[in-house]
Amino acid sequence: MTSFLVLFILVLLSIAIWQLTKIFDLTQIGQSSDNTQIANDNDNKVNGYLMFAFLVFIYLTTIVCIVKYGDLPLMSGSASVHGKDVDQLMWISMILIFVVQTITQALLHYFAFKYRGRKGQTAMYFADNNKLEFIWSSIPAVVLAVLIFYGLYAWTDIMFVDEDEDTIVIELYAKQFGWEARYSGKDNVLGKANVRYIEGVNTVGVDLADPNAQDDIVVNELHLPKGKRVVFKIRSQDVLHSAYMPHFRAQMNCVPGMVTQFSFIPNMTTSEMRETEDMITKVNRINQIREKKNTQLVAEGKTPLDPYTFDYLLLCNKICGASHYNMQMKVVVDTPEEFKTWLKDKPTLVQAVKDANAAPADAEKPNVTNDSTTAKADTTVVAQVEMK
Ligand SMILES: [Cu+2]
Repeated sequence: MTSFLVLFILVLLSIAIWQLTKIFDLTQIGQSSDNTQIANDNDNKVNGYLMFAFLVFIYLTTIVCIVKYGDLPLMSGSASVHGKDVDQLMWISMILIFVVQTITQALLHYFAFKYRGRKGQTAMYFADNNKLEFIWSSIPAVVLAVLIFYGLYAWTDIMFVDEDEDTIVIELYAKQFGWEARYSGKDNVLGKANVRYIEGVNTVGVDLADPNAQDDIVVNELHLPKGKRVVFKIRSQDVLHSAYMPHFRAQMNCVPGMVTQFSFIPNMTTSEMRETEDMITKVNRINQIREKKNTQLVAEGKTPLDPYTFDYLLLCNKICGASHYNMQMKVVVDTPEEFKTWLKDKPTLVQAVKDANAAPADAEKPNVTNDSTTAKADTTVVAQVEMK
């Protein structure tokens, strides 16, 4: 401890001495003729040209990126009806940002060069110029207003659900770290749910006594019928998550304690999307990379990677914990007929709970009750007995 204190004092002392020499240096400014601390005309000239060099650097980087990576299909065509509007909004914003930044960066660096410091040169000063201020305030105001109103219009359009429209209601249930989907069944109404009802196979906490819950079906793979509006009711069990389905241009927060909503109409089945030119290029590119990697893996005696096939995904887009990166669920868009067949033989949650309860011997069966207070009291008693 003493040696640490001595070391600490020594470090503090050396910092103090260093600072003192700096102060001494500053007091010497102006006293000698060859002082290198003050920028002279030559330094300003070098910095002026460096500003130009930086401008060339950022423009060249942009051009190289566009030429080299511009054809990479980062995200191919959207798979939902409203997706086109989102993409259009995105394109307009990106083009606008690109044009404005190209012009303003050029001006910024050019003026930094043109008005670099020179001996004897003083800056022109004027208090205000109404015309100039009007121009630089009104142009961004008008452009931003157009963008914002267009965005608001698109958003209201996307979020609007016609009450008379033929829809299918599906619940997305988020928890650390996975997803579950609950189909509302024939009545198209989801049964009530609450975390207090979570028990055994009833992992999403459905109130099994609710008449609307009798035909609810819980699954781990999301299937959607093409061409029909799907209304997602989104819940979270623990923390903030975000239901993100990039191919459908859909995202909505999952907030514990409330139900959020998003809806869209899928307009491309999984197999149709797999056959698009962009997707074929993308999949081929990924598989080429995997093949290269596989030769290396095989050489190291490890298991090679499987070839990649495209699937839609539901991802979590809020950093919600350690395994957030892996919080995903496969989404399959079927034709309406395929969808019907897929859903037909899925057991309802009520049935699944019954089956699970029938499995153990009757005597060991826990007292299933929907009254959470009694359930809690029961466990307390058990705990007290165990303590004795
Ligand atoms: Cu998450």
